[in-house]
Amino acid sequence: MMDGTYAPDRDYVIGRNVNGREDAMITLMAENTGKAVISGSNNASSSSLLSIVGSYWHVFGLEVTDGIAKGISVCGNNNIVEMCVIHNVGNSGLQISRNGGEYNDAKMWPSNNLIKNCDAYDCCDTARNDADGFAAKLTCGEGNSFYGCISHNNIDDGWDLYAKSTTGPIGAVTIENCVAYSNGFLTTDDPTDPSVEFGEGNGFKLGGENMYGGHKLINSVSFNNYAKGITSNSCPDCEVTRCTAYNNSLNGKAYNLSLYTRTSNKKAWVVSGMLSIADNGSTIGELGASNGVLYSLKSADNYLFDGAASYNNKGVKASSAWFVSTDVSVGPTRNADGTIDMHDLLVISADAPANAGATIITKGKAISEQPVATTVVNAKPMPVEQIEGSAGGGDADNGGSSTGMVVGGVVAVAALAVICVLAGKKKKEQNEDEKQ
Ligand SMILES: [Ca+2]
Ligand SMILES: [Ca+2]
Repeated sequence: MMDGTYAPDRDYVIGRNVNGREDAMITLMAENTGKAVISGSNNASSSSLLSIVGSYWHVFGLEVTDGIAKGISVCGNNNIVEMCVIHNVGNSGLQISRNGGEYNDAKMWPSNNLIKNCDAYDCCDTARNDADGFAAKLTCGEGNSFYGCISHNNIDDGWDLYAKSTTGPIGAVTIENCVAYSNGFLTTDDPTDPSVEFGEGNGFKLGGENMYGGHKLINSVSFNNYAKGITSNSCPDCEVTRCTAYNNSLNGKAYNLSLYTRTSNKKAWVVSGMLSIADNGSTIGELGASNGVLYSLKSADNYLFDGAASYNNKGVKASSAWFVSTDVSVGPTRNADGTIDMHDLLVISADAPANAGATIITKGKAISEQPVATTVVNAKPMPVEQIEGSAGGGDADNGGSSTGMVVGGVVAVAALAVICVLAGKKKKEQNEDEKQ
């Protein structure tokens, strides 16, 4: 997509029958990362400004904003959404769930999607209790993951992996190298103002309705959230590995780390390398009896907060001096290569032991590289309407740009241009859900 703002009057939908392949993903990318903006400002009936119902798409570098509902919905399989920024939408920023228009069959739930180096902020629904930054919830399948994402100042949760007993457990989700902060209020709210209508405000919410999930939270940081920093939210078997939680519970009633489930569930949480520190006077001790954290989780490399201080099982006391900076007014930003710059905030100092807390990765797989739009195998560059196939199947224009975009399975003309390369022969998937 060439630089500019695209504000159509309906949602963009990549249909279920528009698929790349594992060795030939379809790329939809901004000409310049962050300069192609999808805006819902002309869209009065949006459910999601961009829905990816197809599979093997790589969406890169888009900004999505100003919608009345969700920003991006991922409903297909094996997609990558990378370097996208979603903000100021009226429900969750990016959600992985089944396509709302299809019947509820767990076999159809989206699987194996990767959300990498994306940001979500200021997502807020009118009731101020539903819009999460990132959500993989309700009806999502196996193998979905988030890497290098930042979620902050969303009115509900930073991440939400809620499952409902009526629809059954969701697949295991992995969240790695991610940061959740200041959720439960918006960037325009003053959290010290008692008149603010706060949302739920958890950083990482890892379950729902006592359903097993096996979700993994790895090497991630949670701070300054209104409610809990990291919560099982009744999931009995989430795993929390090398994570840092600092000064959550702005509401004075919550924990940095909260693990609980119903009594009849087997408690199978796995926690290692947990560094939980609070010195804000409002975070409740997670070792208290009321929240269900098991004392057995205390170990040599888990530093848990007891309401006054944090210790491991050897009696070693953790301290905020273990962080290079605790100035939460300086939030993380994103480097040009897609990695996260913590500006020393909650970065583990040399004085700290090496066995606990997160160190945000900024090398190797943490880096994003803009896809190359010139690798074409067995096909010419194709505008999106030809990929959809509704343009009569003629030879694709080699110009590499078009004036159309897939909208609800048909082509709507809009004042936009799309750079889109289908590397390899297009493969259509017959799907009975597509039949009327
Ligand atoms: Ca909520
Ligand atoms: Ca939520």
